[in-house]
Amino acid sequence: MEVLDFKDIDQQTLLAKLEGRNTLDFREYNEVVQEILDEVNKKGDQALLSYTEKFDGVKLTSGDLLVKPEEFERAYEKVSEDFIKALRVAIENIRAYHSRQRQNSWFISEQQGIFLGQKITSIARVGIYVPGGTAAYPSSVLMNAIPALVAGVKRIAMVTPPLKDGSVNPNVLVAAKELGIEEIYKVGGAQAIGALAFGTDSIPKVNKIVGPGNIYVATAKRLVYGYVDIDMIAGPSEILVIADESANPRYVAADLLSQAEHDTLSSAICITTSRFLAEQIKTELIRQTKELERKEIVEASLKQFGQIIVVETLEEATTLANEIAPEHLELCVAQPFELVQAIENAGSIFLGHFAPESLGDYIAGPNHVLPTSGTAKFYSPLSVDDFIKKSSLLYYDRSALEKVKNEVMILAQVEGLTAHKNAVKVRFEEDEE
Ligand code: HSO
Ligand code: ZN
Repeated sequence: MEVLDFKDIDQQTLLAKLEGRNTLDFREYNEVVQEILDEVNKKGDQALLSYTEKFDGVKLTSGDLLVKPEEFERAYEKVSEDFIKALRVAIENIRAYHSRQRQNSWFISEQQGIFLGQKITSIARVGIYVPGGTAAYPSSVLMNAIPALVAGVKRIAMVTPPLKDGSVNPNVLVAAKELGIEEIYKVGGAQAIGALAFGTDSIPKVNKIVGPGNIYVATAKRLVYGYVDIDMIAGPSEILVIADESANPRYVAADLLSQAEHDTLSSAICITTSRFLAEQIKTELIRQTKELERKEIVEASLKQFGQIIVVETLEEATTLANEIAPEHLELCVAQPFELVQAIENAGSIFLGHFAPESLGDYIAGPNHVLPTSGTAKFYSPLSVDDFIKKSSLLYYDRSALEKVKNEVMILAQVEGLTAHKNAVKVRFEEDEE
């Protein structure tokens, strides 16, 4: 990983490179994914079972799709006590944090005879996609499901591809069960998204689909958007660390590596005001990478998107950070609470030397489903807001309506909508008779 001096490099080229990170082209997948969706829409369960045989190599019947109570029991036997205890701590913290995001309905009456308000209702049915393979993270089960539960979603269905032996990852089953979620279907890929969007005999249709997945899953979510709502499309994980001379190079390197290990396309960037620290971080990265289980992934991602940039001032660092708009931003500086004031674009901000990103990935409480690829310029972390909707409320009594009746009628007339005009007019006609 190179150490670059910000003043010596072509800043436009650097920004273009960083901004172009992780931009996936969905178009080439549209056709094949649309075909899968159409099949599921037409043939329901039968299509799900044949895709599961084709893509996951597992032959199931309709009766096998829903995970059975004894499968949860077996999952509990396979996981450790410590894992369950850690999950419970995480659940408590995540629930407490998200409870603060709840919004209340409101009603005001500022003028005689008028009530206006907003009614909050949770989305009735939500589907959560849980990837298979090595990315079957129980922590992501918690992060996707807890805001929905806190919002009051009544029905949560999970879909996840079955393992080769037809079972489901026990860590995922236990995480779901700890939340009281038992409606889990053994189906993955674009076909699972189709099932949630259109419904089949075994899987009821939902109103919103959330959760990460591979390019086929992401493309399917984009294609069903409109039939159902979806969450944002997550790209590979990213971390940006701003570090001053007070930072510990060992900690900074460890944190950069913690996200580089997610994906070969992940990006890990450090911006520092200290050239000495930059060189130390570089040495640490090489030393620590050797010890990691996923060192091939780490090396590939650092090679492609890893960067250490030396700047003159922290102000330069925050300007650059706002431009990059990272998913995770660590402020490993002496005065993080001061520096955070200059940050405008970042999914999640970690302050100080003892708030490593993994803390936020698992335990602290804030959500780890965050905007990637620069979308923190306009998106927010997954939250309770994503699982509620609002209805407007209007009450006018007769005399309140009378006061504005002319304005309504004039505006309706200008728009040529005489039925609109009439709806007000008829309410006052008996007076004229
Ligand atoms: N850092 C990832 C989430 C995750 N990390 C799950 C570990 N497990 C995306 O924010
Ligand atoms: Zn992570």
